[in-house]
Amino acid sequence: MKPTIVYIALGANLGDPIGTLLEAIDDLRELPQVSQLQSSGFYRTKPVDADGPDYINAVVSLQTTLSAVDLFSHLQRIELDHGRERSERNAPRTLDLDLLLFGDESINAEMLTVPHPRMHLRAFVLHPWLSLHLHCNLPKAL
Ligand code: J1A
Repeated sequence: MKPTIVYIALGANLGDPIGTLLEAIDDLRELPQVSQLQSSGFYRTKPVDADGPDYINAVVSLQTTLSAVDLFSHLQRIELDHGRERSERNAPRTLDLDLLLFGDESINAEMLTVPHPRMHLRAFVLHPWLSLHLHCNLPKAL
């Protein structure tokens, strides 16, 4: 089966957010049927529509032969492994994983909307995402 190119946004603003993102990226890299993971750098950002500590944000790309639903259930498990508390909207939390794109699929399920409906509104998503592609396209001479 041909692998699908996937983009995932990561965010954390509690505890040790850099450590949490590093562990989450390792978890993603070690998933079955996942290859070619590449991460943007980590960006320290002010919380949007909320108070609390700064976030650390990043975007990763990967290739997978998993279905979107199976990949998403892994994302939810990884979030829970990192102790996310499902409390009020935009409350501080230890790890957010947002599925931005799953190839060119459109998904409108109760638990999952892809493309992510708010991805184009968030600089903390767009900036790391752009940087991922700038890195890939640097000419060899630089
Ligand atoms: C629900 N969902 O959304 S949390 C989940 N489509 O239970 C899912 N494509 O079932 C559902 N990916 O980082 C539907 N979840 C989904 N997100 C999809 C994931 N300020 C999907 N600076 C609710 N940085 C779910 N973050 C969706 N301010 C929302 C977490 C995961 C992001 C809050 C800065 C940040 C936030 C606020 C911030 C930041 C929540 N972000």
